[in-house]
Amino acid sequence: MLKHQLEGIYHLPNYLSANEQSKLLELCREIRKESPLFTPTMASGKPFNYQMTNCGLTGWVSDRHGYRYTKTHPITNQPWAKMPSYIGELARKLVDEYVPEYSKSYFYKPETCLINYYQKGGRLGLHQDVSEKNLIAPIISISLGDSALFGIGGLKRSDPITDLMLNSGDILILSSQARLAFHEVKKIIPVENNILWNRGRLNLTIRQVYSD
Ligand code: MD3
Ligand code: FE
Repeated sequence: MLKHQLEGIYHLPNYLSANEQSKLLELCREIRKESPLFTPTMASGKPFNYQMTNCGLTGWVSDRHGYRYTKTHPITNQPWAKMPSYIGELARKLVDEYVPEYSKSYFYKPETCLINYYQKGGRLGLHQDVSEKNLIAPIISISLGDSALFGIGGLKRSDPITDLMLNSGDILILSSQARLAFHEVKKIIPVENNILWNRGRLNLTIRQVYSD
């Protein structure tokens, strides 16, 4: 059980069966045929240390113009691949089960799934997720493949960080106060029997970006 200064974090280790993980991996392979992985850059032009894509009606991107949600893929200029109903339904089930107080007041809409792909040496520096108009809806994270040493802090950049290992099949739910916590991917830790064909780690985050 994860102890943390913020409420609303639920870590479900090994929640997904091997079959469910394979199914999600197959869906990611379909998505990247239509919406290929690319390396985002910061506004400065510096590339991030991972690749990404999205599915759904909107998707998060970062480039010279900064962070934002767009309706099209920045390389193909085509709409993002459709969100598979399997992914949307899994996210809704998790919100209903683990964040019932949210489901009582709002209808959770899984509008986008951001897919991050980390190879050996991949990382993501300390940040808050605030590009979404809706900062109340929970975020669901799914980890597949290699493990990640993940750090989660508080609402201030300088707050202490709690380390957490995210392994293949783990779910992390960020709701309530934790939705705005600073967090980072410190290190990718290779595993022996990686379900990904070419190793590395996939992280899927399902988000509701808009409020209605
Ligand atoms: C904590 N991704 O895409 S997922 C991101 O492993 C991102 O790829 C990481 O941070 C990854 O923005 C972490 C877990 C996660 C996602 C969203 C959060 C943790 C979060 C939002 C608020 C607090
Ligand atoms: Fe994040």
